[in-house]
Amino acid sequence: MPRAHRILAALLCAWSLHAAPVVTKVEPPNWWMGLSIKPLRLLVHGSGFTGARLLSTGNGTVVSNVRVSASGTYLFADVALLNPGRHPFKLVAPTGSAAVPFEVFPPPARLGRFQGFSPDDVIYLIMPDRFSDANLSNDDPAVSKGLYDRSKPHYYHGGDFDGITRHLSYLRELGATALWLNPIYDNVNHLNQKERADGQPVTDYHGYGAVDFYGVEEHFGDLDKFLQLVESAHASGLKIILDMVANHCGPYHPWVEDPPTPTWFHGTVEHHLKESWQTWSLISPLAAPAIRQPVLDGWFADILPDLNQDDPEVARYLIQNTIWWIATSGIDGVRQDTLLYVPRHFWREWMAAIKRDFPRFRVVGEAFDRDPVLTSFFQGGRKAPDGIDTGVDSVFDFPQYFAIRDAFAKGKPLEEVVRTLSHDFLYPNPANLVTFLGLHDVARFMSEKGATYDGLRLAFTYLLTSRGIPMIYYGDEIGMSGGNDPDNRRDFPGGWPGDPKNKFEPEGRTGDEHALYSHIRRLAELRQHYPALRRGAMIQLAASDQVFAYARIENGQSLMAVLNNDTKPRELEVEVAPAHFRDGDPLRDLLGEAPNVAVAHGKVTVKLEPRSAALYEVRK
Ligand SMILES: [Ca+2]
Ligand SMILES: [Ca+2]
Ligand SMILES: [Ca+2]
Repeated sequence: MPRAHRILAALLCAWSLHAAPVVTKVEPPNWWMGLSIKPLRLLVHGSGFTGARLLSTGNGTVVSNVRVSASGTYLFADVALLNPGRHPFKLVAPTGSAAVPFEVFPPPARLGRFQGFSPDDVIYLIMPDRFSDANLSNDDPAVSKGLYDRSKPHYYHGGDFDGITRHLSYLRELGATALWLNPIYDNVNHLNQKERADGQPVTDYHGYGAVDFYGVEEHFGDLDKFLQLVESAHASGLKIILDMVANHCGPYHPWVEDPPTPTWFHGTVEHHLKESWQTWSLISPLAAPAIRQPVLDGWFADILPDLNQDDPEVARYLIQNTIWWIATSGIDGVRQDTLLYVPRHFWREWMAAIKRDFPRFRVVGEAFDRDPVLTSFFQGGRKAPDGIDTGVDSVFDFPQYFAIRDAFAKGKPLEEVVRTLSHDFLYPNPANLVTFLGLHDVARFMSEKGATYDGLRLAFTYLLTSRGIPMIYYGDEIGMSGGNDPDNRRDFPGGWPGDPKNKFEPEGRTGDEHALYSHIRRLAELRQHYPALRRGAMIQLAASDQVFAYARIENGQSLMAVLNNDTKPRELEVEVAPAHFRDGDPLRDLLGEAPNVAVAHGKVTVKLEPRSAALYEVRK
């Protein structure tokens, strides 16, 4: 801090010691009867709290364990909840008093909420700023003027909750059953000068730089608009999975200048470790602590302040914040950012707290790594060698994502995809992995060298007929292209008034785009119709460099997929006894891409056109 700033800060501090208390924020602003966190930990932010007490008014709450930070700007208190209703507290300091608004709700309604997600679902990932703008009034809100410019990839483009709500029928028609939304926390209301692209400041349109974990980004709408979206989505048969970030906050969060506790962050702006990509050290029994520490404690991109989950107040804050979002909105799942950079014991506590109150709720965590030993280490369901079961239901199948890209986009051997499946034994529950061929952090499939519509079509055939919980990145269903971040986050064509083409409608799509969209819709229908495609055991039947046959079997239902990733026609002989097909069984291709065949001598011979697939069932 420069000298002038230090003097100013000291003066402000001296002044605040004598000024009446001012309350600027109460976290959480409300809570519910009947939830398991007892007592609730309240964090009040403001000024002039030195020597303050916190008093209940009325008979709704009981306060204990009040502590004020040395700066006099934070007050922690434990609150026991006795009755629903508006129960403001009175903060009484030697210099005066202030009201602290707080409300206690009855237990949260549960019908049709907190549903979780499973292999029965097809997830669709939306970056709220880039999907559709149905509310022009929030494009450039007064509170954060000048951050909107559709011609700039790092600026807000105007997409919002209303835009998502408007296209729920499109998403249902495609076959999606759950929406993952990138973070909707309030992000900073001015240009981000600390993070630059090509020397220019950026905006935090992507949502990953929270300045208020209890706030909603005003470019997307407000809390009521979000609750309307969740309700409409549920009414349309779509679940909501919300993105959360427990590892860091945004560089402009008020905590950065004035942390609630001395150990709130790992280090300070001036003195902190840089983030390290040496994530292998998390599982290496040989890694020295000095190698591992920057992975856990380093500041992401050297900019994002790293929260210290070993400070019990931080852990408590993050856990309550998650419970608050779930109970407030009725969402069904959470996608958690950067599992790798947070101590695993925190995930265990955090997951346990979620499941205590919302047993059906599900979480998928990001462990962005090609090594299945590392990704599987973070899936819950058994104690890892460190004695910790994270309890995290699902992780993204990044190892398979890389193989899918290599095979179906770049034309490398399909056998690589087959080989990644051999690592399934590492996971406590491979059926619960979220599988994908693209998302917001990587260049789009169609922008890979060698990518074609045929390859993308085949990749989707694989994705929607193989084990796991398939996820579609918005726009991939029409083959949108885009290079690395932020080019992979282009606006969905037709989502904005005046867009020259509306690709939400068949008339707006090219032949290739519509054929791909229709193919995915068909695959989603088949997946819905055949439980074996969702929950069935996956059995590898035959594989060579560019062809792969596998069965999905469940409760007497059996289907066999055969894929040809070669650029020339291929013929594959498959032993089908493991698929429960018998001699004489006539097999019909549900995709209409391959000739029907009959089983003879326990085998079928499948002929496939270049880069095509068949999905066989016994014709009845
Ligand atoms: Ca808008
Ligand atoms: Ca904002
Ligand atoms: Ca960390």
